[in-house]
Amino acid sequence: MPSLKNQPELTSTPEYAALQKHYASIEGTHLRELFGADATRGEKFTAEGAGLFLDFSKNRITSETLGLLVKLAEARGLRDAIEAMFSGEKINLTEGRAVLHTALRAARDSSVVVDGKNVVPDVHEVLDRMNAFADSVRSGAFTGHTGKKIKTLVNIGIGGSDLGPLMAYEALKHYSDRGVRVRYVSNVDATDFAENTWDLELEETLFIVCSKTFTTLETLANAELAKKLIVDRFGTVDAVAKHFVAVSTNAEAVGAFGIDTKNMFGFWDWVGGRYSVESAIGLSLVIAIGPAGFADFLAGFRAMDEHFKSAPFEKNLPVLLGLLGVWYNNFFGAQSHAVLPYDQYLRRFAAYLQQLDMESNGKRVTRAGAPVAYETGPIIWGEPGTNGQHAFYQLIHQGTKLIPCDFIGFSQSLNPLETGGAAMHDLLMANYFAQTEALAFGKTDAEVRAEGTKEDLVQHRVFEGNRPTNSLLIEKLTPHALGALVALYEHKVFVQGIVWDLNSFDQWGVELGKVLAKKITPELSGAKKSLGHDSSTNALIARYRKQRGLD
Ligand code: G6Q
Repeated sequence: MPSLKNQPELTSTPEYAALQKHYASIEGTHLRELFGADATRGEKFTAEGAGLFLDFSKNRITSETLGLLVKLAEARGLRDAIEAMFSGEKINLTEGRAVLHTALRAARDSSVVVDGKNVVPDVHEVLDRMNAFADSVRSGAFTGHTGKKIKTLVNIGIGGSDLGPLMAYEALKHYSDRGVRVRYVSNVDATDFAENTWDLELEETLFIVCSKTFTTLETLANAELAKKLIVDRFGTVDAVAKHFVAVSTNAEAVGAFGIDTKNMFGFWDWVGGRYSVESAIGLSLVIAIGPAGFADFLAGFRAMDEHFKSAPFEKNLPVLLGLLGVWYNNFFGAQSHAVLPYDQYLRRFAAYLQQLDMESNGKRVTRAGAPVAYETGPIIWGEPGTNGQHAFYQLIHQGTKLIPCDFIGFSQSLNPLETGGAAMHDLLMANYFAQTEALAFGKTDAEVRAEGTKEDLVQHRVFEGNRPTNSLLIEKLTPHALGALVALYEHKVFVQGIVWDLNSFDQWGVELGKVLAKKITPELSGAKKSLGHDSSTNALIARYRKQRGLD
């Protein structure tokens, strides 16, 4: 296999050249022709794994396209790269770390060795402690300082220490103990803290401070505010032990903050922030849905891991989604990718995927540090249907940009209400099916005219179609299904990172802004200082200070 450190330049490989040639021959073909030529297309281009069904027939591909894409994946050493990740090789080269979120869901009796040590027993030791703690909070055995049962959890964390648990809590709310609600505070904008805490009954509140490094400005600032609330309310720092737990890899900093490390749940440097929802970072979720629900969530991840490792690439869900993304990104020039869940519980799913995908593959140099000569990660965006239909779908249907979409839907509703004799869920899913049909096949000039449309409106009412979509259809939104879905996208991002020769596991791009903000903070208060920025930044800071009444 080509070494992960020494990949041949993507666009100069014969596999890429073959795809380029093939693209020229297929670019002008309409999905109407592809479906017209093969009545079995809707069954042929499908795959299933870990309880998820994928119909990818409404993509601008033929069997030849698929074969060429798979050849590209093979030539990039994807099979060995998967093995390298799962077995704990230090594939995060710029940080010298293994990438082992998959070990977080490994079965208790399995073995994953990092630096000569099997890490699975450690994973399960923390998991057991999380479960025991969750049970004690849920049962009321664990109480606040005054002996009251905990009824509100406030998760304080940002980025990977916020988006995963927040998305999953929202997604699995149906399965949660309604006697314990969870709030998430992340932003250093005090509004986030203020609006999430003004009505709290502090005697019944537990703060979970989630920070891998325990050095993150936003999280520490919010945690300090929370500590002050508790100490002021109960008049003693002793109350901190009953109202705070920490999730971190940095025991020293947790202790220094004033949280007893007995109340700390650990994880490891081989878990990236955006890949950490199944680690102790998911503590709020374990408490909300209970240990059995969380075990089911992890089992969903594990099932997708198995599928990813073993299914042939042509039937492998993460490989297919990854390669189809490459097809549109690098050959059709698509700039973005929409994720459209037809389920209100998944309303934060696109936001979660934004971090997972864009922080992983928003890179401009290869693993060896050479600038890339091709497009890398797309812009990920989306909203739940049907809301999006009444907002931005217009552009997807009739705009000038090609936007491949993933539609995610469930056959069974968790809230099977009826309205006027119709199942609400059928109304929802009719829209899911209708949209993918409309995007693929559109409405021709002739069809519009046949409806008797006035001549001057004909072109406005034509839908070109040929807009590609993936349809994920899942039986029911369960913890297992969500785990499988998240793992599907994790591995999709991995596949693309391998094809594009990126380190998907670092995030140096977030550093510069942090450093500059640290420099600017003292310039915003106190006596006037001479500012050494560019003329725009200097003038903005001067105006800010003036409007704050400082100068
Ligand atoms: C994720 C990133 C980033 C990280 C946050 C929070 O992959 O590394 O989003 O999760 O910056 O970091 P801490 O957990 O260390 O506070």
